[in-house]
Amino acid sequence: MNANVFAALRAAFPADLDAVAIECADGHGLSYSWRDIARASAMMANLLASLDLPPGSRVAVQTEKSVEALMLYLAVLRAGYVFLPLNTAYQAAEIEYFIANAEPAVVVCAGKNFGWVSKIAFQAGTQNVFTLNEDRTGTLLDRAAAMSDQHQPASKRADELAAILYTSGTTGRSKGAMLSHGNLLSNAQTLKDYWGWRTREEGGDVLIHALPIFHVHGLFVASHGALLNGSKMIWFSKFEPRAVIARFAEATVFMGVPTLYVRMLGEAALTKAACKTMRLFIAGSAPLLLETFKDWQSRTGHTILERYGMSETVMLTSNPYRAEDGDRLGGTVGFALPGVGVRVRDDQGSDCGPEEIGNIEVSGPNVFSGYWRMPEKTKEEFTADGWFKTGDVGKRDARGYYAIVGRSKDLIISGGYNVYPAEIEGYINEMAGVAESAVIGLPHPDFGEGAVAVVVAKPGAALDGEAIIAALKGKIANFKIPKKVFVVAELPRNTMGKVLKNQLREQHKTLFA
Ligand code: MCA
Ligand code: AMP
Repeated sequence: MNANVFAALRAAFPADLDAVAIECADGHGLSYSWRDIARASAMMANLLASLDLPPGSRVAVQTEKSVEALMLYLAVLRAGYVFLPLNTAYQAAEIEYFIANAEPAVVVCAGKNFGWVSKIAFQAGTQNVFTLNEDRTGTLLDRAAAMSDQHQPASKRADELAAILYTSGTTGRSKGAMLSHGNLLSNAQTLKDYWGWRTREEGGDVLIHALPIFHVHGLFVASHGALLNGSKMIWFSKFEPRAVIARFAEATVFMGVPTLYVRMLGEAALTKAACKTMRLFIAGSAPLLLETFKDWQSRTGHTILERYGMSETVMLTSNPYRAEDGDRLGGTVGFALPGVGVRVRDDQGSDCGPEEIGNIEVSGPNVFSGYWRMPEKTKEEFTADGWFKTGDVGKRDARGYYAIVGRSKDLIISGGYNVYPAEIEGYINEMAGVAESAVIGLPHPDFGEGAVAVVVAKPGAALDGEAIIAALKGKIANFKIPKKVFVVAELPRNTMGKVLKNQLREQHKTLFA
């Protein structure tokens, strides 16, 4: 049997291929039928096939969110190559690293970035660089337009690579998590059932898609969810709280990181009436504050379903959808998904009892096979008996609900994006006059956590926090840039010389309050 994710999604398209599959909320009423998706992905897949790429070739994509960008993702799967999505915020140094590490055969970028991206790509040996713009122009579509709209999806085994997602992981530089067709499809099928996606006979579902499509949440959980159910999507290329609320009346499912919920709660238009056709609100990628969970309940009458996952594993746990399976509990991430193994262990590797806090380890058909070209790192991140160490710290209660209480990895999650302190400290430490720095995450009302840097000057050097921020702009993705930089005489350390980040976090905890 063909385990190609695209083949499974294609099989779920409704019989009426002229029905609307994706309606753009911000594209002057533009809509795409299921036939459009089938044809355009075939044309792009034929374009890729015409390039004579070696098997397993990576196709790296850094473009603004568009339906064509989603079709490109589908085309890469369809043609049997490996999709490598890149955050649009990444700057030259970041892109250089990903391209050098992944050695993609094809790079697709925004036309406005072609100059610098193509230079990096060609230097790294990439032979094909195409452009794709938000307004449906660019060389990718120009070239694909000449291709046949018929294409037989490549035959793939479940263990063959479908995508590489770069993630900061627990330590070191960004690592490419290798996800197979089986990882993605098994998870999508589990979620289809667990979240009760409604068949057409049951009235169908309509998903509001307002997340970026270069991460697990928007690309896999949201898009696969709708496509595997043959459900229409209302497509926002950028999240706008008021505009999203205005479309709830035509939709049934919404997925977002906590920041999206916080921002919608700030809108007077968010009422029970506005949400009356909605069936399900799902949150994840970062901890959802109990306050947000409760406010949403009282304002809309809906209980948010919080779930937990990672780039390396897709979705791991979920609060129940069906009332008979239990309540959706705020402050928890619910139960292990069917078929997914989740355990909590202490530092010695013994199982923790109910309510005991420990390290979360996971296994299952959704768990990735390893990091791209990093066998040693991969080995470190798995236990001897093959469970993946998430780097999250949590507990399980007697009923089986998991709660994430912290992270053993030094990671900040800001508005659903990962900020890896060691990376930012590296950039700051190489600036003139800097002796050392510590980057920490502080509670932030909008982003959940906001990054802040605490910097020590070299003897005799005068440093200015604002100048450090200005120097980082344009160098690294904007969401990674500390919102504030403190210049101090020294960093607090323990007797072993380790910087006491907890102490810094405590000292500055009300900065964004
Ligand atoms: C934007 N800014 C941010 C962030 N986003 N700062 C910190 N954290 C952020 N997340 C800053 C920019 O640097 C800029 O600063 C200013 O805010 C405005 O930028 P803009 O792009 O206009 O912001 P926005 O459009 O309001 O974006 C906020 C957002 C976005 C909509 C919340 O961050 C977002 O879409 N987040 C979702 C991320 C996501 O999908 N994560 C899923 C990962 P300045 O003006 O100073 O330059 S998948 C995952 O984690 C796992 C596996 C899972 O479980 O799902
Ligand atoms: P990423 O590296 O982008 O895949 O982010 C994965 C990390 O996001 C996990 O290891 C968790 O730390 C965090 N995460 C995802 N969902 C949740 C959630 N519902 N609650 C708390 N943390 C979460």
